Parts: sequence; C-alpha cells; structure tokens
Amino acid sequence: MDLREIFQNVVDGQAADVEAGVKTALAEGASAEEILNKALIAAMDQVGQLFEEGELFVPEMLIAARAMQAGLNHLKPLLVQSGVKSAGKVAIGTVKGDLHDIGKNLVAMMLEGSGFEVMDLGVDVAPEKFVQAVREGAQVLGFSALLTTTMSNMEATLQALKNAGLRDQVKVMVGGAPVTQDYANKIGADGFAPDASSATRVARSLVA
Ligand code: B1M
Repeated sequence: MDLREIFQNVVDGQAADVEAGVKTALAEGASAEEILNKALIAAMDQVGQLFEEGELFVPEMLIAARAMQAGLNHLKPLLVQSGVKSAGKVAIGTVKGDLHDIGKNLVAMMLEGSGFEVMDLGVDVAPEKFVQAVREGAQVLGFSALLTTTMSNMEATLQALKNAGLRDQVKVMVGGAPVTQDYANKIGADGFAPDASSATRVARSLVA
C-alpha cells in the first residue's frame, strides 16, 4: 500500500478509502506511527495549506477532517500501545451560553490529527468545567465563541482560572468568528487562531 494514496484520499475527503487504505497498510506491515505522520498528519497539513491559500473551503476541510478521523480511529489503539508521544493535552469547548460547535469540532479534529490528546468539553461550557480540565492535566485550553454576546465568557473563564490559582499552569488559546488577536490580547489569552489549521500551529507553539 502506497502511503501517498492514503494521503491523497484524506485530502480528497474519501473516508471509506482512507479507512480501507489504513487497514491494508497495517496488514502489510506499515507502523501506526508511519501511517499517522506520513499520510494522515501530512495530508491535514496539506489541507490546512490549501485552505489558507483559498483552494479549499470549510466544507471540504470538514470532509477531509472526517476522512482523517476515519483513518485515525483504526490507529488510535495501536498508537497508545506503541507509546507514541502525544503532542500535548488540549481541552476545548464553546464557552458558556454559546451552542455553536461546528468550528470548535473542526479545530478539535485538526488538533487530534496533529497528534494532540483532545478533551472535547462540548458547548455551553461553564468556567468551572474548564478549571476542572486543568486539574485533569490539560496543558492548553481552547475557548471557542461565535456570538458577540458570549465572547465575554472567555474573559470570565480566564478570571475563574485566576481565582482557582491555576492561570500560570495552563496556556489559553481563543478563536471563533467574532474573536480577534486584539481581543485575545485585551483579555490576556496566550494565543489566538483565526481558523482550524492555524489553531494547530498556535497550540504547538504554546506547548513548545
Ligand atoms: Co448562529 N449565529 N445563532 N447558529 N450561526 C451566527 C454566528 C451569526 C453570525 C449569524 C448571523 O446573524 N449572521 C449570529 C451571531 C451574531 C453575533 O453575535 N454577532 C448568530 C446568531 C445570532 C445565533 C442565534 C442567537 C440565533 C437566534 O436564536 N436568534 C442562536 C444562538 C444560539 C446560542 O449559541 N446560544 C444561533 C443558533 C445557531 C444554530 C444552532 C442554528 C447553528 C449552530 C449549529 C451548530 O454549531 N451545531 C447556527 C449557525 C450554523 C450559524 C452560522 C450560520 C454558521 C456558523 C458556523 O458553523 N460556521 C453563523 C453565521 C456564519 O458564521 N456565517 C451563525 C462554520 C464554522 C466552520 O466556522 O465557527 O467560525 P466558525 O469556526 C472557524 C473559525 O472561527 C475558527 O476555526 C473554525 C474553522 O476554520 N475557530 C477557532 C472557531 N473556534 C475556534 C477556537 C480556536 C481557534 C479557532 O481555538 C480554541
């Protein structure tokens, strides 16, 4: 099985072919780590690149992310077994009061595809739930918000981290359509990402 075939099927969003390709590659002796790095992660990097260049759009990126996920599902148990080092632990959620989760899910999938261990806290996430995630070992928290009315809950969550004495133990990345770098600076977040592909780069830099 040529790993380039799996790579291309991820880019093209062909989930069933990715799944079949991963199974064949494993049966033929390729290691889970090799498939992850040379096919799945490489393909998602390519998808992110094409998105930034305006060659791919959000629906295609979602479809590619799902195709990658289909392959990843077969590798996960093997990766845990072979002890592949996680890129870091990220807890991500849409902040309190906000039910939009498509962008957050996309960011979570891209992070997972880049080797992060992702705790998805869901939507309408109360500050205390983010605080708890830090206690459970999250190194990076990801706050997503799609409404101008819920963005302020990012600041409230940062305050909850300070109140719990945990602000220094975790990096905070924020994003979502109304969120900007200026806003991230204003509330004292550690990073901002305008889209899912840059979110993986920002998360990598935050744990580096
Ligand atoms: Co809502 N909605 N919505 N909505 N909705 C918007 C956001 C809105 C802009 C529509 C509009 O008026 N033009 C508007 C917000 C206005 C504002 O605040 N300025 C709005 C409104 C008003 C509302 C309601 C209040 C409507 C009502 O009930 N009167 C209501 C609020 C409900 C609530 O949350 N409490 C509501 C409800 C809903 C639905 C439930 C129907 C549905 C959500 C379904 C779901 O998510 N499961 C929905 C939808 C679909 C939208 C639009 C149409 C699409 C959002 C989306 O999924 N985009 C949206 C209009 C629009 O954006 N065109 C709209 C695609 C997604 C891939 O992009 O989420 O931006 P996005 O994510 C990007 C980046 O932002 C970034 O990466 C992603 C991928 O590149 N990103 C991060 C996101 N999170 C990140 C986190 C990071 C880093 C990057 O780090 C942690």
